[in-house]
Amino acid sequence: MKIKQVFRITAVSAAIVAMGMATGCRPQTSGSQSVGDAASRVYVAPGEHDEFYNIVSGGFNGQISVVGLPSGRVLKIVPVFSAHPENGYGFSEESKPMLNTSHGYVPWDDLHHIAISTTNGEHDARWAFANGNNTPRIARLNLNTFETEEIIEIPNSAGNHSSPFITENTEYVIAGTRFSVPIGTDEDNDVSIDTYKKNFRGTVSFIKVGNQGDMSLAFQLVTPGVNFDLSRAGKGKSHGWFFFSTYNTEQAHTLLEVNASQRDKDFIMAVNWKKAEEYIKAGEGNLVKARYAHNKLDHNTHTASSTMMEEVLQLDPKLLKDIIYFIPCPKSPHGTDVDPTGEYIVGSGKLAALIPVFSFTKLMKAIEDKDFEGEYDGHPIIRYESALHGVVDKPGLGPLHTEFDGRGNAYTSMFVSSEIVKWDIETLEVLDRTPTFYSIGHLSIPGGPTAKPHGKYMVAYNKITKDRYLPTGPELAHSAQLFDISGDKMQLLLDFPTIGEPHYAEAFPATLIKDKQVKIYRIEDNNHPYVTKGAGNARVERDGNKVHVYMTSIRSHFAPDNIEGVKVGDDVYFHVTNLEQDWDVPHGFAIKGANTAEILIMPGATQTLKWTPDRPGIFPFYCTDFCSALHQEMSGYLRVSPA
Ligand code: CUK
Ligand code: CUA
Repeated sequence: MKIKQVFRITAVSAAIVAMGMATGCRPQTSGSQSVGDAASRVYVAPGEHDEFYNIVSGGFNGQISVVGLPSGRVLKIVPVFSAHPENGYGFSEESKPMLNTSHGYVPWDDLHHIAISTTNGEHDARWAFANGNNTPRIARLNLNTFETEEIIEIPNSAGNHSSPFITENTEYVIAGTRFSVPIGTDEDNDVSIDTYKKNFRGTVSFIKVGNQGDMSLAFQLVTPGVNFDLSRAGKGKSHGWFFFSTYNTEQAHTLLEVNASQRDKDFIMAVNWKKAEEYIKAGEGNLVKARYAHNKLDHNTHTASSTMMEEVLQLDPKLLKDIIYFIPCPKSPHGTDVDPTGEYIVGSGKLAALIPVFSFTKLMKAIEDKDFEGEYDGHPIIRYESALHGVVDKPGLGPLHTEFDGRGNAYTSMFVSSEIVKWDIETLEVLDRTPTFYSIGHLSIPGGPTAKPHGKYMVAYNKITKDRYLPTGPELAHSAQLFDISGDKMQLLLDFPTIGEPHYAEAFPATLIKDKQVKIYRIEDNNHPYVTKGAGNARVERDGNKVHVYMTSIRSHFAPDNIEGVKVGDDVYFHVTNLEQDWDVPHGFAIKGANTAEILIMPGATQTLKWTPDRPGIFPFYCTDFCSALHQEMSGYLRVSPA
């Protein structure tokens, strides 16, 4: 096993970080660094199942992929913020409202982070939450159906990066804005950019999660105009608090790579959310105008609806002095992570050559003693040394994200020096380091951000791939790497390509959900307004220039399969009900010339494809999913006559 050289540079500048991306503080050829019996340790025999589900963000594809560990096999792609021709998400009439926003239909976003629901700080894996950065949104997926069930837009936010991070019992999903922006109505927002310091503010949104997972935007805090990067909730003893990494505390609005890196230290912002919640309950909120979409999937109809909301509750800013504290943290921290006990808060300054670790106990004492070193925009700054547990000295370059194994160890990704560093949370001593190929972003240990990690495997999600796979032109699949972390030394077992650009991922034991999977939707429960229960009820109904086709599909025919009487310019709605009541028997539906995708209809469900024929003629339609020996016969004809 080759160990690559670790660069020992203490004075790190933005230029070095940029260089790390472009040319690489990394070896030019990698070869294989895996241990000898790696193959047998990741081998999941045919017919056997993986031990963990890994829910992986897709970055700029706006999707989530579901990967089995340790095999690295992709099990499913779930569309979240991006339309998905494979199953008609964002194309079918039922799913289009899911992608509605205050800007209209937005069928794309940039999905960075995953949060799996927890109870008492441990994964319960009922839901997965995900963020859309670009048009700020939070989505919730049901992990028994692997469907996106709900999306809520976040007003007064831009670049929704610091989300979705959840509190210990999934009371709230939290969303912090990356870009400070003017707050208020569209008219209020038309201000000169160089009034940044006066007019631009950060926001932190608290999305309440109900017992059935239903989300609602409970309240917002308006903060100084910094940029939030990542955040974590406290747990155990620090339950009730939230920690956000911030950068650009200079509040620059131009040339951020220089101007936002001036200060020696930025901050971790500590938020006492329990207190904020108390104030809100006591009526200390102000309702302000805000326009945002709230989209939900109805279970009985499998139809999404979108509601445009008009107001948001903001906590009176005068009360924030008891709620928000700033802890100095070197230098442009990217990640903030809380250890399984809730005592240690790790700040990873991507331009720093050390990792500061803060103690929650000391932080509370400093607040009690008013051990402050000044104010930031009216909020107390805690004295750095008073909150500090200690630092991991010279761990490597470009620390980003930290996860935990539940045995007192932390693992930090090092973007610039392209490695993972394992260290002891108490003693802060570096215990092991291993190269990653190349330039790691996030890393994920099953249960790693929770109170109960399963410290057996760790996956690195790398930004650069280069020579790891057969070359495929200018763009290569991003590369994930699986390590065994059960022993003293991290051992590389497997490389596997990923879908899109993974940022964060979470993994949990398969036993949590694998026996709870929904296999069919019961046809008798289908309350879709255009359901057709039985081929005998299949029919075509005209309503003005709208033509509703009540269609059924069952192996291996559609009813009706010959349709006449449609005219050029009609809006034709194919409402296809899949009558199957067997697991894993979807049918597809597509028709020649339709400028939409196919629809893929799950057993017992109804989906609608809308089509406006532009010319007369005969148009074949067919099933797109190979469903039986007579799948090829599963087709029909539609005749279009001149208007
Ligand atoms: S970010 Cu991508 S590597 Cu958006 Cu969590 Cu750190
Ligand atoms: Cu139904 Cu192929």
